Amino acid sequence: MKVSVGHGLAGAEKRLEERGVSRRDFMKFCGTIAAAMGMGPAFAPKIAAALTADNRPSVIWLHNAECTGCSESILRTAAPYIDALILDVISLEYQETIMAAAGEMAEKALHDAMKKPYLCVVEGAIPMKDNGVYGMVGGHTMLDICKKVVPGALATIAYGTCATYGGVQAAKPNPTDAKGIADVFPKATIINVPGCPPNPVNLVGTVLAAIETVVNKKPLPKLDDLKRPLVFFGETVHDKCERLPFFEKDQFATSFNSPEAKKGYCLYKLGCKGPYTYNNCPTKKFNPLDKGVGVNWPVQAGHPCIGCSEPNFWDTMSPFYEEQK
Ligand code: FSX
Ligand code: SF4
Ligand code: F3S
Repeated sequence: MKVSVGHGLAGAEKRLEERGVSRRDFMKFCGTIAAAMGMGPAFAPKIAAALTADNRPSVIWLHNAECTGCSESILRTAAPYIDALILDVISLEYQETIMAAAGEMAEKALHDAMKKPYLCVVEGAIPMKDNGVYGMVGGHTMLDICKKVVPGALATIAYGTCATYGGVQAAKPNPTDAKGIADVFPKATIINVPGCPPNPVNLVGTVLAAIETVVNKKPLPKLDDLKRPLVFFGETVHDKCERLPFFEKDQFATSFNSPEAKKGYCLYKLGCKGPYTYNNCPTKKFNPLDKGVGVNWPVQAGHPCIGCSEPNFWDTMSPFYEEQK
């Protein structure tokens, strides 16, 4: 698949226009990313320039063992320009789920994409048991495909908790010995963007930061000890939760749909793992609309945080509807 044609900002704007995305929308989106990265609106044009620079690296997007919810979180977003941006502006050369090419053509697309500098985005865990035979794409193990692509990437962005830490595949008893990318490739440059699914804004911000290292020679974003960009994962869900004042007054909802839950009482006793979970859900929310902030997030909707951006959360944060012991 070759979706990136035309040059620079003007070329990108033309392609976006063809998809029904106006220049205004694109700039607004760049403003959203600027805000998510803790920068002011003045940075929006710089982001637009980096995303559309002629020397930006291309992106190869691989799929391993996962539910594809991470791609869905991008493709089904309420802001259609997010998928347009990913598909048309970022030079996405190869994406196993949505590319039109199949069979030998797909293999050629991957081979061609690797001839120039590229970033890699990986979704899903790598099944390691028995030389990786429990995860195959086109007759090749996921392990072999990743071995071919990840070591040569300028940087690899592991997108989703499966790619970062193994996710549901790696939950006990982990029958395929599924592992996150950084565990399989300890020497590669890996940035983890976890969440099940993750927030697409965190992905685009991270891809942008990686593009900027090439285009503007900026350093890669600062990461925590789990390789997550601090700008997105520097605080716990609890730190910024709108129910925090209730937590601090010991006001807890004790059943779903109770008057207390509706009044905004804290969901800790219903199993909320927000205090143990690093992510920006309360401030960025999901499905960004015009002002760049999403419409909702789990705790606002009345559901406890299940800790989906933490390693091994299926094992360590469950039972999900019980208070953490
Ligand atoms: Fe995992 Fe993503 Fe959860 Fe699903 O690619 S993080 S199961 S939303 O699809 O990997
Ligand atoms: Fe913290 Fe969860 Fe209560 Fe929010 S609902 S204050 S994240 S424990
Ligand atoms: Fe996941 Fe908790 Fe956010 S479950 S989506 S980290 S609120």
